[in-house]
Amino acid sequence: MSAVNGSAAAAVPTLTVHHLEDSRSIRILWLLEELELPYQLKTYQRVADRLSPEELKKINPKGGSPVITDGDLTLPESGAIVEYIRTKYDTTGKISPPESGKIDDLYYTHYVEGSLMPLLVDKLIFQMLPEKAPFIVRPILRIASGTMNSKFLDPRLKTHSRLIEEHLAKSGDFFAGGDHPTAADFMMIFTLEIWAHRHPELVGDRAKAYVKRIHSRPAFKRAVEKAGGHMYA
Ligand SMILES: N[C@@H](CCC(=O)N[C@@H](CS)C(=O)NCC(=O)O)C(=O)O
Repeated sequence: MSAVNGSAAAAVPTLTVHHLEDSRSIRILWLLEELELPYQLKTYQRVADRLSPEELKKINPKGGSPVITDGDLTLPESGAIVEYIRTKYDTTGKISPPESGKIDDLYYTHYVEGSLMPLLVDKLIFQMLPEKAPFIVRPILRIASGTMNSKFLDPRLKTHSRLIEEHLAKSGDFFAGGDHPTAADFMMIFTLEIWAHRHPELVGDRAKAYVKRIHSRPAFKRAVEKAGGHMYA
């Protein structure tokens, strides 16, 4: 832990990020780059159907990325990892929200995986369903998928988009306001960037500008470089 405390910069960092290519773990790399914390990085390539390789499942049996190890601790789930790193390592409050943005920070940190991301994952599943099904049932599944998108998912995503646009109009550059990213931003970026990448017609201008703004930050660029690229940036 001495490297983190700044007393022995050459010491091997205890914190390791297990990064699956083009995944949510870009959240953690960006966070660590903003904090300028030393860490080790282990990258993994996706296998068939964009799933995690067996090697990553040895660290996190569910297969999901990100997962970090820190000494004896192994911690998956991006929201939990952001909270853990913030609590343990952000000793100077570099990524703390301003007082006026504390509730927004709390809300957007949890909203993104709890409410928004499931809609985008459902859209992906409905897109894949006909492609993966036996040839004979594909036409009917295409109709069912189209109906789910037009009647259920797209109207909800449009509402989410409108509310995000209204929020960014008030909060400014970051989800909790202020002049620096907070947990809410580390969590929101991945979801907004894949949403803008896959379904730009369902994303508002302020959210698109937000993604560009975050992508232009030196810390985000360093994260992408260390990751060996990021298809959404
Ligand atoms: N809620 C989890 C989701 C983790 C997750 O599903 N990650 C994706 C990458 S973005 C993944 O690992 N997919 C490959 C797999 O599940 O095998 C989090 O926020 O960490």
